[in-house]
Amino acid sequence: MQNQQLLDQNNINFEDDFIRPLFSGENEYFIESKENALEDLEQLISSAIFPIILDDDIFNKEEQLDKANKLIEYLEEFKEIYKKPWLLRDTIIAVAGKFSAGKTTLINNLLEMGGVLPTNTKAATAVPTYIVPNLMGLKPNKEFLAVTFEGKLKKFNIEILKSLNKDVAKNFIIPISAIIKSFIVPTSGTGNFAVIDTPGYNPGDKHSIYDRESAIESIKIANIIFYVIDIQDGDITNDAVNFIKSVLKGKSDTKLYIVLNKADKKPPKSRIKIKEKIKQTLMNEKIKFESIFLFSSNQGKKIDSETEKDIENLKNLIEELSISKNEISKHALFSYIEDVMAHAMGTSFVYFKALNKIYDVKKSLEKFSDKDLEILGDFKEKIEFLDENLIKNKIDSFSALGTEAKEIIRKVEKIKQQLQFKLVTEN
Ligand SMILES: Nc1nc2c(ncn2[C@@H]2O[C@H](COP(=O)(O)OP(=O)(O)OP(=O)(O)O)[C@@H](O)[C@H]2O)c(=O)[nH]1
Ligand SMILES: [Mg+2]
Repeated sequence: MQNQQLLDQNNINFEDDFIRPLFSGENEYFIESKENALEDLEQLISSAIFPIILDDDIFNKEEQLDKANKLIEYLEEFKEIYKKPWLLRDTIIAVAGKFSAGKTTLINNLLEMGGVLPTNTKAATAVPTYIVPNLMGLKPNKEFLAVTFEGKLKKFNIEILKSLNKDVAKNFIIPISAIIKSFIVPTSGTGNFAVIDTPGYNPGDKHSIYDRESAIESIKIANIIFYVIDIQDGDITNDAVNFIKSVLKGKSDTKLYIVLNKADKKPPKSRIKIKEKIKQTLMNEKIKFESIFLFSSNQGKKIDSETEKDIENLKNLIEELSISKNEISKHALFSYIEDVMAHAMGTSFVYFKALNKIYDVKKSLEKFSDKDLEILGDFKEKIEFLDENLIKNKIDSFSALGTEAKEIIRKVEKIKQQLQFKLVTEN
């Protein structure tokens, strides 16, 4: 559909309804969160968590290095997400793929969004779009935010979003992606997850290098990737393989799903063949993936039972994520800290118990006369050789370490609560 037609049909004037309000002082939103929560977290990590990781009684040298590096990696990743706090969710799904693979149609369909996201036979999605169920402070399915390059959050009515496709601004000097960094779209669904719709890129096209880089950047923070392929391509291209490899580089926890889209465009037999071929290519390329789903947003009667099963499975996957969990994000950083502290507590407790036993044995020796103890021979000397104060000190220090690890978990819980944010508007 032509842009002007699209705008006319939706009764929207791009300049009056989007550009002017964007640069006016109206409808600006702000992120309100407890100040310093992130600094408190960093401070706790450096002053209390690192010393425990580097404690020779808890981890050996090799583990220390490994654990410390992993902690730094998780912290950096968390800080990256915290710049876009609406993504502070258990699960971030990024949907990636070439132009017109059907990414946006898939999201509209899977999240039952009533087609509010712009789709088109030509390049459609202009900027990374964050779809967030249950976002406090905005009316779901009625409003959305545009994030400007200055970091301003401007609210608009959802009706206008559909028209904001890639070349709606063609009549203007600059494209949307030059004024807008991203869109945030709240939905009425529940669930502690967010979906990122990325602008497709055109392999081999110099001009779409920016789109490719921007897609890679916005996908890196995801822990699940849906890579969408138009089944009419017949296989996964070299470019897609390279794209996936660069996204997954150094991210061993990220799960990859392949969506073989527009299944309705191929006969059943050839669908299965293409699916097999892609599976083989991925295996040859040593790309780890969870599964390949056949999908179609244009279902009708052409769909065979295999495709139907795949569609069902993909819908179930989303359904599972939608089971609402109201707590704040369990980002890997937090479970990692918990695991490390649990290990520290467990280890201290074992030492604590063992040292107490040794201490008891040593103490009980005092009850016997030297003659009685002769029976112990060398063993007696060895036990007596143990310094009582040293044992006592060790017992105290393990007891303190256990208490401290517990305290750290409590503090992290508290900071987690403070990391929660609210969207507020001045008017
Ligand atoms: N037949 C058929 N067409 C589809 C299907 N999914 C999407 N399409 C069509 O494919 C075209 C592109 O869909 P989009 O959802 O805009 O694709 P996209 O991957 O988001 O594209 P960009 O945002 O430009 O990267 C549109 O004309 C859709 O109607 C499908 O399952 N079957
Ligand atoms: Mg799109």
